[in-house]
Amino acid sequence: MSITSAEIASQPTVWAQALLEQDRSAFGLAGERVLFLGCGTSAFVAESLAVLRERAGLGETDAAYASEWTPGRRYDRVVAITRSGSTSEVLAALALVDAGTPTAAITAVTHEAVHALVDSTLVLGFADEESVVQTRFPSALLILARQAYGYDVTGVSEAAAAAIAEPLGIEVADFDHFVYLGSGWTYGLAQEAALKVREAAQAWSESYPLLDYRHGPIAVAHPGSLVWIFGAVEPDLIADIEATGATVRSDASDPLVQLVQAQRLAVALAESRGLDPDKPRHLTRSVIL
Ligand code: F1P
Repeated sequence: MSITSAEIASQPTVWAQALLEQDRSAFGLAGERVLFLGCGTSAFVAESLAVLRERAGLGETDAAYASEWTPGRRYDRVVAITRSGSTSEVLAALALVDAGTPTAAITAVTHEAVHALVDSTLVLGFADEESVVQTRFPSALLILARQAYGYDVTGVSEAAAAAIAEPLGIEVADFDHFVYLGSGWTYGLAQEAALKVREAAQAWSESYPLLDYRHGPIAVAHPGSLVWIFGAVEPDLIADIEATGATVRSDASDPLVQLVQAQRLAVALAESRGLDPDKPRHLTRSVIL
């Protein structure tokens, strides 16, 4: 079994540990205006966190790619998400934060580089990963954030364990194009799922906000496309997509359980193409310039 597969399979256990984490300040205190920053996977987690937090009524929340962010709006807290704690763009962005603004980092390891730049670090050591391709660090962070923001996550770990125990049920060799659609906080998951396919399987994947898919991108849907929708949707949208010959996967299971399934798909696709999901091409565990 690949390291990536083993880490994917460990998620229900890791999530149970995550939910025991008591230090929630890195997710922002009620009423604060918060900015989450990250790169790649961590940028998508930042986007999901921002939607979850703002929709829970806990305060204005922005997310930004660390590589694109420049100081402008005033924040009560700036939080960097970085598994490694050493990503160059994240460190560069933190160095630009106004000196009076409280800062935090959420990492999987204690790394001096980020530690030196923030006031506090939440280290989710139990969710650290050997694989370059991130799976359980972002998902553990997301389930913890959902709980911290007052969402009910009862039974999600158990549902993921039950899903992992079953075959994936998708014949990956039937597809040459993978599209992921999400809405609200699941748009970040859709972006993450598409990134898994690119990283692990070097395959053509895309992601869009759910209803934006009909505004152009559907033009390249074809019988080799798998269109994966996070959440259950209107039958007429599904009919529009199926009319292109594409296959739609849409179900009502918890979005994090669906993310686990999407991670499994990326690994299965890599293996079907003779690739090692533990060794993504042109990628390193953390990007340091
Ligand atoms: C982020 C990152 C990911 C990428 C890969 C390597 O690093 O570059 O975006 O998908 O997994 O790590 P980090 O700042 O979260 O350590």
